[in-house]
This record gives sequence, structure tokens and C-alpha cells, in this order.
Amino acid sequence: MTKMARQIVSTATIPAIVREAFRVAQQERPGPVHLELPEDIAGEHAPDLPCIPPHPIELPAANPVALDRAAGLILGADRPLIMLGAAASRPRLTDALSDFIRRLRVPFFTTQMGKGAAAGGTNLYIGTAALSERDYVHQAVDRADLIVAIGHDTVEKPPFFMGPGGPTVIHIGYLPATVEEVFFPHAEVIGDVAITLARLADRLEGKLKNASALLPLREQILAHLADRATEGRFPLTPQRIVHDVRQVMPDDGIVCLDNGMYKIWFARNYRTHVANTLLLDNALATMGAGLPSAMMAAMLFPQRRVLAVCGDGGFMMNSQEMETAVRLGLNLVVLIIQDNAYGMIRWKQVADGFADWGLSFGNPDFVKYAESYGAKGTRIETADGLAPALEAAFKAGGVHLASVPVDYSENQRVLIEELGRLAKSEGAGNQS
Ligand SMILES: Cc1ncc(C[n+]2csc(CCOP(=O)(O)OP(=O)(O)O)c2C)c(N)n1
Repeated sequence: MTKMARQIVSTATIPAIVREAFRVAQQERPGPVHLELPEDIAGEHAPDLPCIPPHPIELPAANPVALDRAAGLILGADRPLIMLGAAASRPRLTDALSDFIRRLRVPFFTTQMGKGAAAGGTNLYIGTAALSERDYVHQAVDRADLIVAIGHDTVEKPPFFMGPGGPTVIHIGYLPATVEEVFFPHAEVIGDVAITLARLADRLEGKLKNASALLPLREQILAHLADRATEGRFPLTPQRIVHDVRQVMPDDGIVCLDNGMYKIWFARNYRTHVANTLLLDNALATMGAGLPSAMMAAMLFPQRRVLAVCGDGGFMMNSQEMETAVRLGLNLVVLIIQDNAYGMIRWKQVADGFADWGLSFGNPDFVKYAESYGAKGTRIETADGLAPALEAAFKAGGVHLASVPVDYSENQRVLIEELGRLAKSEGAGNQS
């Protein structure tokens, strides 16, 4: 669960271990470390040892040979695409990514966890791969002859499958690519990604023959995001829920997703304008994580709107944290997408031709449940009720829970039937 776990066995080692723990936690890929302080050591008198202060760390810059090789491949491409993956989503990279995209004028798509890594407004965003194949954006991915994959981490579900005869893939990262059956880049540029991007852009700016070859597909891909987004159906379509959430979230508002079916809809349909404003996990994808991640976001950014979006299943795995949120006096709105079922598993069972089995469950009365923690609760009862309820909850402040019923028949209609038809007619999904 952590990048490092150490037990402190002597007081003399504390400064070095603490220093090392921070180094490991902060270096790519950043993550938690665990130090255990046993009671007997904690009771000892420590020698008067100074802390070991951290020093600035400059990451190594990529080898010029690798940069030249990658530049050569990109210059030779007829239909290039850029992909932003999980490790592209670092606050310190936002400017470098946005500059790179603007200077090359190559359209880009994102993985689920790469979403929002670059600042908005380039008009070169062509979609997010919420599925591994046959998503709308795969109309472009399947036509690309070269993909510059920036920061792809194979811990994510694949944003596309590589296979024989597919596009050339260049991996740009802090760390070498993990080669897998469906991801085996043809070239790599490893080092500080910001430096790599600036040096590549210096080599390529204004020289690409077909930088925007796939850009004409942008309009038709993004047009799908408006499908049923304002429909008056009740329970609400997932598209409408994403649409209404977008209405009430300011550009810098942070949406923190738990894990369930709605994650696919948010990953594809929610447009981000500011980096790191849609937080989701496409790796372990642990149910129950949405509420705690939103609580941390609310603690770090008390001035910004923070919304946790959870399925009823995922919320109930960690809902006791409502007490913590109330106790800490957070300003936080929790939106529960209610289908009284494990919707994502239902979708997978249908997609695989299995009978619907063992997926439905009952829920508490969410309004009363919220109130029992000292939070406020709202039940959405009309199609037009969601946006005003969220707006009122944010304005009121404090911890607020809103539950909204969802019509998940859209999962089958869009994600299985429509995308399946699209793939057949396009001859897409060429590799699996
Ligand atoms: C801790 C954990 N258990 C099981 C899973 C597998 N899983 C992924 S989504 C899902 C169903 C989620 O149901 P819910 O939270 O109600 O959201 P919905 O899919 O209905 O929108 C399950 C069981 C998981 N990701 N994490």
C-alpha cells in the first residue's frame, strides 16, 4: 500500500529515516510512505541530532539522442496524436504541457487520470478514453499513425490497445515505460518531462507537415458529449447529471469521484478547464475513496467548491467519514448517484452476456442518514432539481449530502449498443 515501510529501531537513525521517507514519498511516482515508531523507542531520550534538511532536486534531463530519435519519428507522422496519461497530471507540468500542445498544434486526448492535466482553451482537446476501445475518441486513436504518450502509467486501464500493425508509440515519461502485451512503445524519452517537452518543441515547432490531420474529427467526437445532457427524464440520465454538475462547479471547483459506473460518464463527458479539477482513480479504483479524497481537497482548498460524487455502493463503504467531515467543519457537498445496485458490475455482466444476478441492494434514507451526522441532506425529486439543489448546498456551506436517482439504462444503450455499432461501421477496434 505504501512505497516504503520502515520501523524505527534506534533513535539515532531518526533524522536519516525521516529524510529518506520524504525523498521516497516525493520522487516519481509520488506516494505515501509508512514509518512505524515503536513505543519503547518513543520513550527513549534521543541524542541531540540535527535534522537532515532536504536539498532541491533537479530531475535528470533526457538524452539528446533520444530526443532526436523521437523528433524524427514525429516529423515523419501523417496523423499524429498526443496522449496525456496519469503522470502528466502533475501541477508542476501544467504550463509545460499546455505550451507543448500549443507549439505543435497536434490534437490531444487523455486517459482517465490524465484528464485536466493541460490547461483548457487550446481547442486541440479531442476527448478522453473512458473505455479502452470503441469509445468516441477511438475514432481518432484508431486512425492515428503515431501517438506521443506523455506520462502514461500502465497502472491505469489501457486507454487503447497496441497490437500488430498499430500506430508508432513514443513514451515520454519520468520513468521508463512498463512494457505490456498492449503497451510496447517504439521509442522512449525519459527524464524531466517539462524539459523533454520544451526541447522537443524546439526541434518540431512549425515543422510538422500534418500536425492537425486528425483535428477535423474533434467536432463529431465532442458532439456526442451533448447527447441527452439536458433531457428532462427522471430519474436523470448520467449525461444530465454530469451536465448539471458542470453548471454549478466553477472552473476551479474540484470534483472527486468514487468508483462506479458514473466514473466512465464523468471521465468522458465532464470538461475540465483548470488542471487537477477532476480527481479520479483508474488504477486500483477502490470504492469508498471518493469521500476521503474530497475531504482532503476541501481541507487543502477551503476557498474552492469541492464535490464528492459517489455511487450508493461506494458511499456506504466509507460513509462513517461524514462524522469526520462534520467534526472538521469542512465545506463539502457529497452527491450520491442512487441506483440501489452495483451499477458497474451490472453493466459488465450485460456486456459479457451473463444473467443479471446479485447486484441490487437497499439503502438507508440518505437525508435522515446525513442528518444523523449533523450534516444537511437533500433528495432530488425532479429532473430540474439537481442543479439548484447543489447550488443551494454550496451557498449554505458546511457538509451537505444530496442523493439523485439515475437512469442507468443509458449504460447499455450507449456503452454497449451505440459504441458497438459505431465501431462496426468505422471498422474501429482493430486491435484487442
Ligand atoms: C473496494 C472495491 N470493491 C469492489 C470493487 C469492484 N467494483 C467496481 S465498481 C463496483 C460497483 C459500484 O457500485 P456503486 O458504488 O453503487 O456505483 P454504480 O456503479 O452503481 O454507479 C464494484 C463492486 C471496487 N472497485 N472496489
